[in-house]
Amino acid sequence: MLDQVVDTGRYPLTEVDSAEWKGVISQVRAELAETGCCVLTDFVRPEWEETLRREGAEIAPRAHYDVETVNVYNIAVDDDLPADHPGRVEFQRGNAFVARDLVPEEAIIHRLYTSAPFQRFVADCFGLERVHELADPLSGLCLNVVRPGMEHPWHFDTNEFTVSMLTQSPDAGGVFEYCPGIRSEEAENFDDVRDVLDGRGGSLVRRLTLRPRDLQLFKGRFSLHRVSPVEGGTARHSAIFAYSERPGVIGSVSRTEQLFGRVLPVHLEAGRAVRGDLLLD
Ligand SMILES: O=C(O)CCC(=O)C(=O)O
Ligand SMILES: [Fe+2]
Repeated sequence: MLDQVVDTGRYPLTEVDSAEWKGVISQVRAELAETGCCVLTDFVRPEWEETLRREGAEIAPRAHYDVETVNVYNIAVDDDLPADHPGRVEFQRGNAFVARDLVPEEAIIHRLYTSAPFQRFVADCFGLERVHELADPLSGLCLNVVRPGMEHPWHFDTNEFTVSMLTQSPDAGGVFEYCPGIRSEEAENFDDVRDVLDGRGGSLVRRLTLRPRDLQLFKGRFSLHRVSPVEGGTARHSAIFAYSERPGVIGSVSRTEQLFGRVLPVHLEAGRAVRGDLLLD
C-alpha cells in the first residue's frame, strides 16, 4: 500500500536506515530544530490527490460543531488571571473535528496513520525511538474542518509534536500561521504571546500555505499557531495524525466532550493523562 500511495522515491519509507532514509531524516531534523516545522512536499503521489480530497469531503459532515469560547491555553476563560495575561484574550473556536471512529479504515489517512513504516519514519523525523497511536478511539486521528468564514484560532497544542496533511484547500485564506518556539518548557513568554494575539506579532509570525498531499511535521506545544479565516466557498480540511511517546494515552473527559460532543466508557475510566511538564494548556 505504502509504495503506491507515498512517493517512496523521494521519501524512502520502506528502506529503513538506508542512505536515502538518513539523508531525508537529517534534513527534516535540521528544519525542525530551526523552526519547529517541516513540510515534506508531495509526500502522497499526485494520482491520489482527488481520492484524498473526496474521502475527507465524504466524512466532513460528521464533524462535531459547537461554538466554543477558548483562549490559547485551553484553560477556563473565567480563570482569575491578571488583566494583561494573554489567557484573557478570548476567541470563538470555529473549526470542528471528525473523530477517528468516524473515519473509514480504508481511507488513505487511516491507512497512513496506522502504517508501521509510516510511524517508524515519523518517529525518526522527531528523533524518537518510536511513536504510539493514541489509545483514544476519538482523538488519535481527526479530520479538522474549517468552513468558510471560520478560523481555528491561536493556540498551543497539548501534544509535543503533530503530523498533519491538508486534504482539501480552501479557495483563499485558511493560512497556517505559527510562531516558532515562542515559549519553551522553562518560559511562557507571555509578552510575546500577547503581542501576537493583539496583532503586533510582526516578525514572530510565519505563514505557510499548505497544499494537499504535503506532510507537515510540527512541534505545536511550543509554537503558538492558528489557521486564519477561510474565505470563498470551499471548506479547508486537514487530517491530524496524533501520536504519543508513551502508549495508552487517552484524552480527558471534559476535553473530549468539548471536541467531539461525546465521550466513550474508556474516557470515563481513564481520567486525565499525565504529562511531563507544567505548562498551561
Ligand atoms: O488544521 C491544521 O492545519 C492545524 C490544526 C491544529 O493546529 C490542531 O488541530 O491543533
Ligand atoms: Fe494545533
